[in-house]
Amino acid sequence: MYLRRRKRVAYVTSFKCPVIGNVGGTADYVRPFQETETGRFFMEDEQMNEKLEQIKAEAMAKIKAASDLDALNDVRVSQLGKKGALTSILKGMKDVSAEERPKIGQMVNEARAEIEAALEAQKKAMESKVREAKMKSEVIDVTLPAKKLKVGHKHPNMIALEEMEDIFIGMGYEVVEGPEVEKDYYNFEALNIPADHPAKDEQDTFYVNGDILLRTQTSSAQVHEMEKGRIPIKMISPGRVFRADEVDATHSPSFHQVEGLLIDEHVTFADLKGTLAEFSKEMFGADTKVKFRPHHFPFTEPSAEMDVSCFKCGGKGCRFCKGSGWIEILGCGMVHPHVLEMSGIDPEKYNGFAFGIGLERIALLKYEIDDMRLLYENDIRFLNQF
Ligand code: 2NL
Repeated sequence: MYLRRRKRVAYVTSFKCPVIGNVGGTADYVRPFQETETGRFFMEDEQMNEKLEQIKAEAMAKIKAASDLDALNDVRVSQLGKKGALTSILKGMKDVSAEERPKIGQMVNEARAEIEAALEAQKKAMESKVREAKMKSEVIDVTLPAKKLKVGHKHPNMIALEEMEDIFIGMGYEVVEGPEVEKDYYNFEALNIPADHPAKDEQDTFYVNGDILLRTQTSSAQVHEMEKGRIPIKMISPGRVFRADEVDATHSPSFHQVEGLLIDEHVTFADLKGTLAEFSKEMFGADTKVKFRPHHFPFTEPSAEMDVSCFKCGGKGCRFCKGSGWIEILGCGMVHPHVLEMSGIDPEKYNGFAFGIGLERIALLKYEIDDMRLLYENDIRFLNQF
């Protein structure tokens, strides 16, 4: 607006010498000046100065009033942008005489610099305020207790199994697992249970087809080891086995077994008794006694069942051992020569013993659980007790 007014008086282009009086082509404009210590200042400079002060004051007020960074940016655009008051002064510079242009340019630049500095200072202040607020709102209390992770619990079967494994590993045995889906041959035939054997009725299992079934004992894993022909063999094979049984407090169609096998030269029944007596002491307590009763298994000869003295009453007789003082734990025997032969081991040179333990039975006894079904429900309130 200021420049337009100057334009209207149209003196500038012909203005040469700043003296009082008519100068240049127009007669209606007199350019007054003021003598100061630093030089001559024309009233135009004064007016320009005033105008710039006014622009600055307006800009400062707007900067102060800006409520946030966006508003502050709007102020920057409106004050220093293409449509801003300062820019329009600069645009009008072409109408200013060459002599005055540097001075006015400098004044405008100074004003611009002041506004820019104020904008920058305000921006910094706002940013630090925003940062402070953010930091306050995001404060983390490192002293708060951590969220508790819900961790599961080891199954009593697993606790008992690991204990048994540790005992046998301590005696030099290897832990070897085999497939749960097995050929009829490895599950029955190779263990001296031919097709017409009555034991096959007892152990009726789940068949995948006529030849493939879910194993009824982990002995099949041991037959695979015997076939490899690396003797001596000292192994236990834990794992899931299957029987076509109805569920009740003592039966399940799927349970777990730990079988043991030792094959070497000159193995005796005394070795079997000593090994299992030592295992029982470690598993059920140092005072545990063992008792062997003759039995029959197709795959061992002779065969026996082993009882341990009741670890509740020490053998006196209680509710736990049904008054007998003994608890039946496992089946065992000397490996049948025919079983060795079928797997390619010379029964004249080698012999051995084997045993089979029901894992659930051990877990039920050890933890005094009276219903096997509790072991399969996996209720965390039950499992957490062991
Ligand atoms: C039981 C009886 C037994 C075996 C398992 C076995 C394995 C091979 C050869 C000979 Cl490869 N025997 N195993 C021997 C005697 C008894 O288990 O009532 N288990 C729960």
